[in-house]
Amino acid sequence: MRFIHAADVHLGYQQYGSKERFDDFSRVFLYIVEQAIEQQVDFVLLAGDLFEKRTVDPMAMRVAVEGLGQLREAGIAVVAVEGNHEKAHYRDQYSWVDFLDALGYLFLLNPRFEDGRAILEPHGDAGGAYVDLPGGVRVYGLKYYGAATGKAYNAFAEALANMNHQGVDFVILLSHAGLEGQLPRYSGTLTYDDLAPLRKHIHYLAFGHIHKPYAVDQWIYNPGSPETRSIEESAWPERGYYLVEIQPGRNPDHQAELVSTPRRPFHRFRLEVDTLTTPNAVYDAVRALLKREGRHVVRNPAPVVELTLSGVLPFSRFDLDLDYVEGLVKEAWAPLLARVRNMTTPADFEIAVDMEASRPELEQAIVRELLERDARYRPAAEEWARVALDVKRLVLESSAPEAVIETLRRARAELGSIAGGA
Ligand SMILES: [Mn+2]
Repeated sequence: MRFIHAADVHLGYQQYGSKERFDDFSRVFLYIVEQAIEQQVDFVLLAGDLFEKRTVDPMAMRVAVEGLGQLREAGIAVVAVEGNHEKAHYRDQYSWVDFLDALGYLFLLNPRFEDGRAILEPHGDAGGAYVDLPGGVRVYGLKYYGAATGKAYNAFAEALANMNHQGVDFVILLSHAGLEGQLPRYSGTLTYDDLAPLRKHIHYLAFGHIHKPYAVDQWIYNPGSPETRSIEESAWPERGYYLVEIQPGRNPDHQAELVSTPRRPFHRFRLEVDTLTTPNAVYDAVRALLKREGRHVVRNPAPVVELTLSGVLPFSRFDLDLDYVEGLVKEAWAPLLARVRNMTTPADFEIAVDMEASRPELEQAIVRELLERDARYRPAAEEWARVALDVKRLVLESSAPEAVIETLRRARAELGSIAGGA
C-alpha cells in the first residue's frame, strides 16, 4: 500500500496579482495528481488549505475538479480535512470542500462534537470522523481549530482510546495543525507532549498548516507548501509531498520519502546602502550585484526576484528611484516579477539645539543639520544652509522668480563641486 500526503496547495492564490502565479498553484496541484497516478498510489491525503480562500475562485474550482476527477477515474481515493484558509465561515457551515465531498470527489473528515465530546463515526452521507480504506487502513481527520486546537485534540484522544481497531492494520490521523517549535507566529499548534497520548493508536500523523516541511520521530509528518505562498518559504527548497509505503507489522511499519515539487524559482537579494552616498552609487551597486549573482539565477522558468535595500540611506529617499532599480533587474534577468523593497531607514540624527542661540542662529543650525543628513550636501552643509535661508528671505521679500533662480544657480556653480557633483 502506498499513498501521497500533501498539504497547503493553496489553489486559487493569485500571488502579487499575477495570473502566471495563479497558474503555478494550479500546475503544482495537477503535478501531484499526475504523480499519484504514475506512482499508482492507493490513496491521496490532503491535509488542509487545498484552496486559498473559502470563497473559491471558479477557475481554481475547475482545476480542483479536473485533478480530483483524474484521481477518481484512476480509482485513487482522496481524503481531506479543512484548513484555516478554506474553512466555512461560522455563519455558513457549508464549505466548498463539503461540496466536493457531496459530489464524491473526496472524503472530508471531521468529528462531530457534542457537549465537548468528540463523536467518531464512519464517513457517510453527512461526512464523518474517519474512513476505512481497502488494505486495513483507517484515516481519521481533524480540521483546523485555531485557538481551540488543544481542546479538540484532547476530546479526540479521549474518544480514540475507546475505539475498536480490530481488523485495522494502519491508522492515520490527518490534521490541519502545527507542531510547536517548528516555526514561530503560527496559531493552532500543539506540543509534542500534547500529541504523545495518540502515539499508541496512530501510526502516521499527517499534518498540514505550517508551510515549512518537517518530520519528527518517524511519526509526525508535514510536507510543507508545494508552491511558494510567501517568499520566506523559498528558504526551504525541499518541500512538496510525502510518498509513503505502508508495511503493517514490519519495523518500521512505513517508509516516508519527501519529494520536492517543481515550482517557480524565487531569488532574494539584499543590498546594504550605508556607504552609497548618491542615487547613482546605489544604481551602480545594483548593477554590480546583478552581474555578480547572474550565474546563480534560474532563467527558465522566469523567476520571481526580490531585491531589498536595507541600511541607513545617506540621502533623501525621495531621490531614490525604485522604478529605475526595478527596471535594472528586469533588464538583466527578465524575471516573471521583480520586486524592489525599500527597507532603508533615513539618516535621522537628533538636532542639537543651543537654547541660548538667537532665532536666526537656531534656524541656520537646524537647516544645516538637516542638510548634513544627506551625504551629497554634507561637505558644504554650512554654505548650503546659508543658500537655503537666502532663498527663503528672497521669497518672503517677494523677489522676482528670476532672482531666486539666479541665487540657486550661483550657489550650485560655487558649491556643486564641493558637494561631489550632486
Ligand atoms: Mn496553508
